[in-house]
Amino acid sequence: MKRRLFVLTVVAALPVAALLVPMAANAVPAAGGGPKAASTCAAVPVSAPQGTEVEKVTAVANAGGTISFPSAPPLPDHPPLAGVPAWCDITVTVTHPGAADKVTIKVSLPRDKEVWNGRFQATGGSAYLAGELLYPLVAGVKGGYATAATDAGVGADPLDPSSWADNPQLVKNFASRSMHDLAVVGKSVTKNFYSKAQFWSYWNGCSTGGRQGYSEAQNYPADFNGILAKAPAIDWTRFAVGTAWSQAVFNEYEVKPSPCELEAFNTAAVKACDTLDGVRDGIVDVPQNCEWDARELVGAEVVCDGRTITVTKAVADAVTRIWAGPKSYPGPNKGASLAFLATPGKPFFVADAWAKFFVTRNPGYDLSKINFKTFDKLYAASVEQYDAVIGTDDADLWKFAASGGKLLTWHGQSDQLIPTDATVRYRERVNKIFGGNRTVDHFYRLFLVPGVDHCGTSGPTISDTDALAALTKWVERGTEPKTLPAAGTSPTGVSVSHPVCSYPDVARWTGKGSVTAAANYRCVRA
Ligand SMILES: [Ca+2]
Repeated sequence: MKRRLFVLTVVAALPVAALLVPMAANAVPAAGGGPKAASTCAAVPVSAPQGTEVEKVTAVANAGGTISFPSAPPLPDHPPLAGVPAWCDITVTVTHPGAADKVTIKVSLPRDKEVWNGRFQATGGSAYLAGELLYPLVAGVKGGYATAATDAGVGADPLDPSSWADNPQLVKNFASRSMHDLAVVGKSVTKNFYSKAQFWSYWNGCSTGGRQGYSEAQNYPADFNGILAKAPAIDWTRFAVGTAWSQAVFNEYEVKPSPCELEAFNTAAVKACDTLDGVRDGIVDVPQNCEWDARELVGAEVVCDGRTITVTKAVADAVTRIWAGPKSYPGPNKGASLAFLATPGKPFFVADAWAKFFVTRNPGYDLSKINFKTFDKLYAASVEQYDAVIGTDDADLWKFAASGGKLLTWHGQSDQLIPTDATVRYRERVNKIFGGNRTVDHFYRLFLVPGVDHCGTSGPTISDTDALAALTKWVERGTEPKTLPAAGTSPTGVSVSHPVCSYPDVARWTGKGSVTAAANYRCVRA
């Protein structure tokens, strides 16, 4: 009993950590060699977009070496980074006249120009956080990047947006403006620090950071040469209510299944569909094609916390509805943990804060009490009030494509927080505008990663090193990424290594040779 409770506590703590994945940025090796005279670490002249005023610029020199990071809950702890070169932090405070805001933009730059890899990288945030101002910057510096992040003027609490939700200027910062400021200011600092006018610029973010990357492609298409936007929280106004769908389902079906009982449905679905892809590894490579019916579990006995539960038809029907999602937003894939978006009486924290502080502006609003009717009302209100502000669902990427930008996205097929099909749906809308995959693939590549959860905290994932290397080759040498390598441990403990194919293809084992050798896979249409 105690052990079980411990496990559930850890699982319950995961949604926060999962949304707050550090965006480590150490990837492409520096072009230069040995130590050279360090650049002077001092304030530099800074340009900002029209409507943004620079208030203050400060510089702090750092010696490098092994860098430790203080614990800053609820963000996950970061391990120390060794071998960090000496760097300079240039912090720029900006404001938007009339907004009475104070936005911090921090740029961390390797002091030695020869250590700098000639690239600027802006990093994104998580949940209601616009960016982390320490770890990702140092990780980027270690990789040779001039690396930047912003707090958007909304503070540093990823869980609680109540202090800024009712301020339209700060919402605008969080939604779109701060990323453009970050791009313009960050590139200006980089240019003046190294006295170099031309260099490559990249975005790197997951979850909220992924949405921020799409916001840049949609709203400021010339800001970045390459955008790495992982598990993106795009179509935000639907995401932030659609992820509360399970609460309405539980109330309508009058059921309160435990996380353990709900996971029994995933276990059964994965078991039934595992070998559709030819490899028994606890991963269904295309869960969208898994036709296992939740009603097959009706009458089955599940042991949870030492108690035997007989699965009822009402619970099975509820699970079917949760997987299906509401009318206009997808549900999570079969195999994605339901402990996060589907705990009876405990709404997903992003949706909870969104409903309370943004849509209803009623901190007492109880999202756990919704039914189908009130869900529809809340959903419509979210879209109506905020789609133009933070929707990030504009599929017309013509300007981004015309500017030569490259957008690379991967999304785990077992994402338990942002349904994978939300990204697929957006991609299909882009395809429709541009006439299909063949055209879109020249500027936008999507990779659906089998068995991987939100931002790749578990499962055989694609590393940032590999994703950034592929994006860099695409941007700087014109090599379109057709596959990306994924490696890690499957949910059943199997060591997995396989390529991931560019959407809509999937990697299929040829049936011969090792299942962990990329050469034994072919990209086929799912
Ligand atoms: Ca399999």
